[in-house]
Amino acid sequence: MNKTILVTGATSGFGKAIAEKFAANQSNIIITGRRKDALLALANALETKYTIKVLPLTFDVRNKKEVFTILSGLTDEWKNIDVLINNAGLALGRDSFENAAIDDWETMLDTNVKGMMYVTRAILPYLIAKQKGHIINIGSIAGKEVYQYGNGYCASKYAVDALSKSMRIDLLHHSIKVTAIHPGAAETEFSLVRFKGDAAKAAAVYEGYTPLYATDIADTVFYCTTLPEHVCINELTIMPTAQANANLFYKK
Ligand code: NDP
Ligand code: 8X3
Repeated sequence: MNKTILVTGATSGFGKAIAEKFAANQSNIIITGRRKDALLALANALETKYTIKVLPLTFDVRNKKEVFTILSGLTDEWKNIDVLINNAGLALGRDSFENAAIDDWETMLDTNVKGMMYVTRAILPYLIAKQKGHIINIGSIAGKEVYQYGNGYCASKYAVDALSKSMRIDLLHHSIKVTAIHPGAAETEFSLVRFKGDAAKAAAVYEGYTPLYATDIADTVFYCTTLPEHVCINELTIMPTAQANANLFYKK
């Protein structure tokens, strides 16, 4: 395949699986995240297993200065990015609007919305120079349907949906593809983060049905990048078979 991919949030979950999927198909990968040890371990593992090149970049997507300094300073070897996958993100809390922690709202909006905007703006000059490229934004079913106690997280993912549409319009004349992928419930570290380390609460989210796995999302992202140059999947929702919408699960 020999593409160059940048995936944010590669220290766990979807991002890690996406990195592995592209590495297995002989792409070189830029991986990012805040946890340096996890990032370096993944870089070593992928380089050894697949004989490809991996560039691990440790930064917080909320840190505007760091995002622009690090990503604007890529060497020629790494500037030729074909696919940017905006995946880094999180939910914090699941509380009624009047009780939700305002700090949690701010962290979600700063990460899922502003972080995605910073990273995209920092990478765009490379894609515009080529008049070619593919941006894949990981949204959520929470960005398509609001559910009870979803408030701040749903708002952040509705913003990802809006920004994906906006990018598609504004970047049309640069021939840049924009795909938004909106998953339903997937078992990753997502719920552990959302419930602030409460493993029992996190595990309960996935009880009684088979959720999506990170590899399902990685396969879907990869598929979207295999289509001919004139074909773009604008958006898709991908759900566990046991989940009909944001609220309705068939649990046994
Ligand atoms: P994980 O918690 O497993 O992974 C989240 C990743 O995002 C980690 O690599 C984490 O890295 C990174 N990240 C979080 N905050 C920051 C930050 N401030 N700066 C840089 N990196 C950050 O969850 P998922 O893999 O499930 O989530 C990936 C994306 O998918 C998110 O956008 C999430 O909202 C979305 N999603 C998840 C669903 C699910 O059910 N799991 C369903 C629909 C969408 P680190 O901590 O090292 O910084
Ligand atoms: C993650 C899926 O339903 O927990 O985005 O919001 S959900």
